[in-house]
Amino acid sequence: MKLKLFSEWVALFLVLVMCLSCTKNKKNQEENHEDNFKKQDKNEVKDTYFGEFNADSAYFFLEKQVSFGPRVPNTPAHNLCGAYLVSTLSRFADKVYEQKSTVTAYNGSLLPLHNIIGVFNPTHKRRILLTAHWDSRHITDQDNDKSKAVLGANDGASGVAVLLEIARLLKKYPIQNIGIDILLNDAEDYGAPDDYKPEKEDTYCLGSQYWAKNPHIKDYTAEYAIVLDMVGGKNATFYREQLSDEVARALVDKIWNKAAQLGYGIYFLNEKGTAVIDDHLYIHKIANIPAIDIIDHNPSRPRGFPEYWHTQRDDLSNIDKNTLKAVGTVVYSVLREM
Ligand code: AHN
Ligand code: ZN
Repeated sequence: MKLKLFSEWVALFLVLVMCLSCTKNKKNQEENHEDNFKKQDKNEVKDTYFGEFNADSAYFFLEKQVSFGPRVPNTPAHNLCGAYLVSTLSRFADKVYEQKSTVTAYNGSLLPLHNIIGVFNPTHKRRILLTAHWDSRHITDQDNDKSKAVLGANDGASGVAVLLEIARLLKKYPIQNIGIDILLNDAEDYGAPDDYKPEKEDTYCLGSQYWAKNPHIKDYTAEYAIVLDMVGGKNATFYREQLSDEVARALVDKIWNKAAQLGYGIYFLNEKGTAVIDDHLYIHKIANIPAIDIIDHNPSRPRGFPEYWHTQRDDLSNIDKNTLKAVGTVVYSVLREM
């Protein structure tokens, strides 16, 4: 074809331009489409997918704590584990507070107190406090040989392990609706043995008592507090602890119903349990926060607590990952649905 006229050149030029812009438009549409869907996918992930509680990860955190040996205040193992918990929680939380003080135990011993608090969504008004004790008991007073320290695989390390795994998930899948504070409290288990004279009250839970009187933030309060204590044992049973039911029945209902719904009813028995003296008592009494205790306790056992409780046998052989999975999944699900 021979183009002689200027107008013919112009016409060809226009056709070419139209074709080009056409293909370019098409491409833009495709690109936009991809981008839009990518954005939607991301939003979907952010809004509805919050990961899954990983019992292997929790078990790793548990084993690591136990590897230091008994975490009894005034020992190198206690110091080293405290440092490990600060650095681990710092990887996950928006901010970490450390409370250091000295408290006096029932026998006059001065204990260096080290509470560790990880904060998620610091500015959110609506808050939930999660807590577990990270120290282990200084004496095996439920053994014939009472002179050893408790390793505390279940009594100490298990609650902290579940909370660290929840912290890991909260970092990966940030929560929007609420703020969460994770308090790893110290010196919970330095209480007086049953036969100690003179009888003394409130000798357990020294770390949570201190925190309740001196919260990490002035005028701190929370909608609820959840205590995890001995949440990794074989054949664990969690009854509706009495004080929990009195001061935070709605939350107890929510947790025990969620457990049933998820198929964890064999652990979370929806029945009235006995009253247990634990951190929740002081968090409620002193800081006035409705607090519940998820604790392995069973009215049909001689002492209520697991048979290896406060003995040398509170070690890894009595831990069951399935229990960590049940408690972690239930608590994490309830938090995500708040
Ligand atoms: C008493 O033994 C009084 N209360 C149980 C608190 C506790 C100890 N939790 C774990 N170890
Ligand atoms: Zn204990």
